[in-house]
Amino acid sequence: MKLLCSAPSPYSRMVRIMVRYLELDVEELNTNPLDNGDTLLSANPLGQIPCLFLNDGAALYDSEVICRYLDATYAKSQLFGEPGLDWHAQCQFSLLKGLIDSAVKLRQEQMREEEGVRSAFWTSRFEEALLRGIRELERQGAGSSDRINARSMALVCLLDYMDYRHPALEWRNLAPALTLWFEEVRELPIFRETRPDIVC
Ligand SMILES: N[C@@H](CCC(=O)N[C@@H](CS)C(=O)NCC(=O)O)C(=O)O
Repeated sequence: MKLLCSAPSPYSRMVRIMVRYLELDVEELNTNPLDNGDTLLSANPLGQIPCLFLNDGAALYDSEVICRYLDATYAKSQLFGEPGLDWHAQCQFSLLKGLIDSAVKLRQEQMREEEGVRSAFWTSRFEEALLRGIRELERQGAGSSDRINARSMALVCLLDYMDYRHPALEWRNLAPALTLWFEEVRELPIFRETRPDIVC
C-alpha cells in the first residue's frame, strides 16, 4: 500500500501511527496537497491528504475512513470497536476529530495574516472551541496509558499539534490529568517516530 501524507498533517499522522501500531507495510509518499499533484487530485477530488492507495490501486480517504479500514482489515475493529455498538465512544472520537479540525482551521486563519484578511471573530471562535474541548477531554479522562486505541491515537495527534502550532494556548493549564497521561504515552515509538516536530 502507498500513503500520500505529510509529517506536519495531524490527519496524516493518525494513519501513520496506526500503520506502525499494526506493523503494516505502507510506503509513505511525502505530499504537499497545495501542489495539486495529479496523483492526489485523480484519487481524491477534495485534494486532501491523507489518501491511501490499496494494493489493487483503489484509493481511500479521509483519515477516519482509512483508519477504520485498517482497523477492520487488520485488527478485527479492536481499535475503534464495532461500529454502532458504543455511541458514546463514537461521540468522543468525533469530539477529537472536531478539535483537530478547529486546530487546523485556526492555523489556516493565522496563515491568512500575510494576506491581511485574518478574522478576529473566527480566530477566537476556534480558540474557544479548543479550550472548551480540552476541558471536556480532561473531564472524560484519557484512560490507561498502556491501553492504546483509536481514541488515544487521535488524542496524541491533537495535543502534539497544539504544542506544535498553538503553544500560546497553553492547554496544560486546563488539563493536569491529561498532561500526565500525555507525557507518558507520547514517548512510545509509534508516537515519537511520527511527531510533527521530529524529523526521523
Ligand atoms: N477530513 C479530512 C481532512 C484532511 C485535511 O484537511 N488535510 C489537510 C492537510 S492537514 C489538507 O489536505 N489540506 C488541503 C486542503 O484542504 O485543500 C481527513 O480527516 O482526512
